[in-house]
Amino acid sequence: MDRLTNSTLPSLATRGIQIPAYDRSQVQLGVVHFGPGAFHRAHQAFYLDEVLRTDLRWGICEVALQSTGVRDALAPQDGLYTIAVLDKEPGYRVIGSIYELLVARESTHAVLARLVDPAVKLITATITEKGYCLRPDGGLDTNHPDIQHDLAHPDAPRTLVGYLAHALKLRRSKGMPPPNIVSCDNLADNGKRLRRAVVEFVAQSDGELAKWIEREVAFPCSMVDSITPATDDALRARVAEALGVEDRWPIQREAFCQWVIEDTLRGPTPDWASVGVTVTNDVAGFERAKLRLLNGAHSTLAYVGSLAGLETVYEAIDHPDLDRFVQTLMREDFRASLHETQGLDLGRYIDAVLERFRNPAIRHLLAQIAWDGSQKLPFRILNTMVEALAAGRPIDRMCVPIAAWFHFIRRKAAKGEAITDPMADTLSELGRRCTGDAKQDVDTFLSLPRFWPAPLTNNDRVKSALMRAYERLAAVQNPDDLAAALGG
Ligand code: CS2
Repeated sequence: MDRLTNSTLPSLATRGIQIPAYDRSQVQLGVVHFGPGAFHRAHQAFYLDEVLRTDLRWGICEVALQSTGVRDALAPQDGLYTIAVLDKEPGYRVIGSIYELLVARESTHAVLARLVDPAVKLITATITEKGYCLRPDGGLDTNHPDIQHDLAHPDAPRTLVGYLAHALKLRRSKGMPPPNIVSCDNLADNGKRLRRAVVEFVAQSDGELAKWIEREVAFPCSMVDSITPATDDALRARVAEALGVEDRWPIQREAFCQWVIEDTLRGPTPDWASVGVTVTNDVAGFERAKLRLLNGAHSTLAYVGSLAGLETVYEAIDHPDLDRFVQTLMREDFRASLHETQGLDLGRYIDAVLERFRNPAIRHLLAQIAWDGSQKLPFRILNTMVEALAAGRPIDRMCVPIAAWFHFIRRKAAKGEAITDPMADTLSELGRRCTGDAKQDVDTFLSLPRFWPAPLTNNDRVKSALMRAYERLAAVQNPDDLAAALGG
């Protein structure tokens, strides 16, 4: 079977597949993106594909920091790939916004050259929570080995923070305007955190540059949302059948797609409004609602559902007791922590999120969402618990997903199964130390370093709520056990 490339593209139009509606040979470089994973290719690359229809200045240089996988799959396809939109009727669209693909580990100089190319006006990132190398208090973790490496070798960085620091230094020395730098990861206040990390990094060696960055560089916060299950062979086969050519790395996502960017952008930008990207002053309201309601519910379904042997979000939300529990958590506990945001009706937002979880065309594995719990749970649930404690609101229900995560880790460790998490070794070690005794095991997990916000450690209310939840979940092995464990 032929491969998806510029030359096989015309054959797709005759099959009713949407293909880039612009002359790809005229596309110019305008964006550098770090982290060309599925999440990015489902969102930003899609929106920029829309932008290119009327403005060819916004082609993307994709930078993978380490992994060669996406470059190896997509470079032979001229950067083309398919998005399968899975809804009642599936739809296929070939995205043409990738201008080139680089692997930073192999091409440091080329990446730095792109970052200081005057045509590049926008830098975006989806490197997941762990890629930011932050301490639990939000500052840069200067003890992180990669940050230490970048501090010692500023012109041969390994991290996003290191690349941005060096590129901004070069831009400033050449008198060039800085680009807009947009974090698109699932972190609260993602832009502010990235700015703080870059400024703290730079301040170690160059206080003037740090001040210039604070003054001159826009790091808008942004919220990105579309459910994007990992690519599997079933998707590859489905796409090959629809296209009649082979795509080695297609992406699947739901029809819903949203990108909200804080209105602090400077200089030339794509015409965001024309492609459905929202630019607003109150991105924090959207970001928080999404992180706490959608992602918080996702992690709850993932850990509680996995204990009961459920496999997908759809199966988990279809379970009446889990559905009821998650709805109460969202409508009462999570919602109580959110403020009114213009253009966002929280009640309707919750309904819409639940509806999206119930999409039968999407097979979103709980195991995928369960990855990186040590990085996700603080943003998704622990911060909400801290606020609830301070405001005197209940925390008991929110302890259930956290205790489910303890059991998840314990069971994996007991079976000798790998845990996908940057803290995997420490977590497996903690899991192996667990005995099943709630008090002892909760204490063991409460000793996990660099995870707990300070107000949650040494707090008797937290500890006893975690112990109760841990005890109730201990016996959950299959879906029938959930009724008793979730109190319904
Ligand atoms: C999910 C997210 O894998 C996960 O942890 O909660 O990837 C979620 O699907 C997206 O944030 C939706 O936009």
